[in-house]
Amino acid sequence: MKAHIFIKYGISFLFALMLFSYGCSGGPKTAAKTYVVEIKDMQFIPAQLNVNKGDTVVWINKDIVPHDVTEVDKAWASPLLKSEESWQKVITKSESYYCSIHLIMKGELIVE
Ligand SMILES: [Cu+2]
Repeated sequence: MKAHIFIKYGISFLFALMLFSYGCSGGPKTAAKTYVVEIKDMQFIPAQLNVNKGDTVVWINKDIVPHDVTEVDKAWASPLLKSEESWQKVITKSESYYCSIHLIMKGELIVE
């Protein structure tokens, strides 16, 4: 009997926590989004991407050769991404980046 009550209230508590978390994530206006940049045919696609502060960008390597994502001043860099591997970063400001293996590969994130 006691266990039954515990389970009942435990589930209610979890549900309340879920609602609370949802409420704290804010409305659609401030909800952070996730964008995907594909690395394909030796290019970042899209090469230019407009995001909002706090959005997440996921880079996915769709090539058969490894690539990385390196900030122009090397403030940050992804590990080497093999084929089908991905890496993500929360974006807080405009960033320019390139692939340190193939210097012609360039990309830009614009935070307005
Ligand atoms: Cu590359």
